[in-house]
Amino acid sequence: MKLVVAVVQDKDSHALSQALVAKGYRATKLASTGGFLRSGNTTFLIGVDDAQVDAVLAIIEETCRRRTQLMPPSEVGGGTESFAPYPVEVSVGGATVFVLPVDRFVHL
Ligand code: 2BA
Repeated sequence: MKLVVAVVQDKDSHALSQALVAKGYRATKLASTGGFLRSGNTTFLIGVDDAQVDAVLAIIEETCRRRTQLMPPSEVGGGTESFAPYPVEVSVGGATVFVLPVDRFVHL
């Protein structure tokens, strides 16, 4: 078994959630915040059999789009050391995905 951890943009989370449920996958959505932009995103936890990982990745790829965000100077990075006196264009998504092995899965 594997745990797919996918960080996606909030704008894509509803479509991804719907697509996963429609195909019979179970998922948990967590509200999360990106460390760089410090804006909201959504983290999905999806527990699947090994053979289902590629299908889940395909669903994520189909539903999550890459977008460009223009960040105001004051929101660039985390502190004054990374301050830039001009807006910075950042390409975000479609998704940042980690696939982790699951030692044990218990559903009580
Ligand atoms: P954020 O940390 O808010 O990053 C948003 C976007 O800013 C990133 O998009 C990337 O294009 C850019 N970025 C991030 N750190 C940067 C840096 N040190 N210098 C220059 N540009 C930087 P994505 O790569 O698509 O990442 C989207 C979100 O996925 C991230 O939001 C974060 O929440 C998560 N993420 C990305 N890589 C991760 C990692 N290695 N571990 C954990 N979470 C990660």
